[in-house]
Amino acid sequence: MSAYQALAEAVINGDDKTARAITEKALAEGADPLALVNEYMVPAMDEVGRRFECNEYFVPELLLSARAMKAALELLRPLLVKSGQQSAGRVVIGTVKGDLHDIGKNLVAAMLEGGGFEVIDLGVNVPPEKFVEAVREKDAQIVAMSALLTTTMPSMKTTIDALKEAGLRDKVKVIVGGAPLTEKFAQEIGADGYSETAPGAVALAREKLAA
Ligand code: B12
Repeated sequence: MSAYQALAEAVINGDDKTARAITEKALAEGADPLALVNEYMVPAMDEVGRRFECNEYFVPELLLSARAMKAALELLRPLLVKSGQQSAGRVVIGTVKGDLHDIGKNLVAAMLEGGGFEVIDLGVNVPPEKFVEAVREKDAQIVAMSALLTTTMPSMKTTIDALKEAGLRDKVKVIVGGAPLTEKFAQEIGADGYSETAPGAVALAREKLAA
């Protein structure tokens, strides 16, 4: 599908109108929505990150690229989410306290919905007590946490500790993800599982509920 390389370029250039237009065209031509995300959009954000690291891009460029990514995702999200299935389980998801990155979290939420899960999205900058409250109120079986900053990763452990203190840790499976995380980190903080990708999150959630 190298036909849609222009979509990657539109995300890299922060051009939301073009990103949206190419996505519309691609869908009209029968492109696979997940392939558009995985083959063009995610690699494009990686390139944006690389440019940021070597001071070619600064925060305003990141924001424009994020806006372009969101514009395209708005069109793709309903297609990633199949409707009318019986709930595979209830998931509370959020980006942890201090962290405002939500593109990956939104993808994971959409994929989980597509996989038949009922998803309660708490948004970004979610403090531990908000996760706890949502698990209690919504009677969730899974807590999914996302972090993109090394400085906010510890909030995942704080949230797990808060679940323990509230007596809810044994009732939920905790899964974690985000670019700076590793399997090892997930184990160290006492999470039940880690996945590097959004489709992997669905397989992981299913596996944990079956266990
Ligand atoms: C876009 C972006 C932003 C945007 C975010 C917009 C938004 N609405 O999300 C804005 C401009 C706001 C931003 C701000 C900042 N950012 Co920023 N940002 C990025 C960038 C370029 C892309 C992130 C992204 O969306 N990737 C695409 C998605 C699809 O990938 P993902 O999030 O990793 O998600 C995938 C997996 O990780 C996984 N996953 C994600 N969550 C979960 C959860 C579960 C449960 C599971 C199983 C899986 C899973 O599935 C997803 C799909 O496959 C990254 C660079 C990078 N390459 O990561 C830097 C980056 C994360 N940012 C960085 C920094 C430093 C900042 C700022 C501090 C900059 C500043 N000086 O102000 C601020 C912090 C703001 C805050 N408090 O959060 C650094 C972090 C460095 C570090 N070591 O911590 C990075 C790595 C850039 C860099 N190379 O230096 N940023």
